[in-house]
Amino acid sequence: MPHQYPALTPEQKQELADIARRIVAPGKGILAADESTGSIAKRLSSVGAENTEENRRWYRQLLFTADKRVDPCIGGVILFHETLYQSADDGRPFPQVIRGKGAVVGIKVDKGVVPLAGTNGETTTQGLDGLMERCAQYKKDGADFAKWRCVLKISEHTPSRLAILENANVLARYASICQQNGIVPIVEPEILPDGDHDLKRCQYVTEKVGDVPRVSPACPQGVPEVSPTSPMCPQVLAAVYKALSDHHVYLEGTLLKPNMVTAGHSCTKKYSPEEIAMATVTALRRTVPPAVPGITFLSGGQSEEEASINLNAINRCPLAKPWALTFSYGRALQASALRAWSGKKENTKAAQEEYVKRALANSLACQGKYTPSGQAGAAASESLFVSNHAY
Ligand code: 5MM
Repeated sequence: MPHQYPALTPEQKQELADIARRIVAPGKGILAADESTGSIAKRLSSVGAENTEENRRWYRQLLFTADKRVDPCIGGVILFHETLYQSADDGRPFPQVIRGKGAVVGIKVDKGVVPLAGTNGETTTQGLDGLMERCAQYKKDGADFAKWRCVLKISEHTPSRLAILENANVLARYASICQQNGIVPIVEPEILPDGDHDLKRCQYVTEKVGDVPRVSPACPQGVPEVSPTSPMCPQVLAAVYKALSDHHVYLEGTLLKPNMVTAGHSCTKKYSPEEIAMATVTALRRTVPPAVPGITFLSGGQSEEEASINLNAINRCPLAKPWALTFSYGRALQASALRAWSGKKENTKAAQEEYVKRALANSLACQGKYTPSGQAGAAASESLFVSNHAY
């Protein structure tokens, strides 16, 4: 039964659902090219390029104008504010270039990660002030979806109950504001891969716990335990979907951008793509409603090849999967292209070839049809892990 105070009209819902479905149409995923000025500075300096506005424009142009082989692979492109208002050499604004290739234009609307006082180095994400007005303007300027990234960390005592609940709530407020402005929110609660935890621990933190006992065996008097390993502590995706429900977010008009369930970067035990796929799909099946049209994974420091192979394994996982399972990669789509470009205009074609390779690989992977060819690019098997990727 519809709730008493509907937030969206049937027409608004239809528009949101249509946008979301176009982004994750079969064979398509997202190019995350929304590095903030500080993040792109690190990427550019890693290949010896200066962080000037023209270099940023040139590099993004190179990605957005790659030849038509990428068109069936890319359903959406996420931009940073500056990029939304830049143009290609031929004078066409970037949103027009992107739409011309059949992709939906997205915009990063969060204003970055900030410390959450009273926690052990945990964070929340800011940017709600003025978000209504910014979304209205971005919609007029051609953006049909948005992204907001929250960051959670796994350690012995984190993520804390406070961090899980705060980040879930801020994601839900953001999602609700986007939808009121005709913008599909991508909800990104990233659990960082830092740490030596195993696959099971990452799955536990990611998913919800089935039965929540009223009394913990460790606390027979009924004193609630709220350590992160306690069944009384909400887990990340469970908390996110509770908050989205509380805020009346229309799930058909949203996309989820989670981490894959992997062991921590310093875990000594190595897991196969099939094990990662099983843990990931199991966690998602326990938490993400089938009304959500698509799950667009972040690459989280995996190498380009790992990110494609794991996405392929996820799509081949022998469990029912009611959502599109695809990519929204930043580093894992761009690393070889960035390396090939290295800040030199004469390398543009070579860089575009590298980007096309990754787009084609991930397009196959999101359909469970990827077989590594051994023809991968310069950075394809290099780890793209950045410690504490919170910025
Ligand atoms: C492309 O990077 C995005 C913006 O990062 P900052 O706000 O930190 O500058 C980032 O949110 C990205 O979309 C996600 O981290 C996924 O990217 P990866 O590289 O993990 O696929």
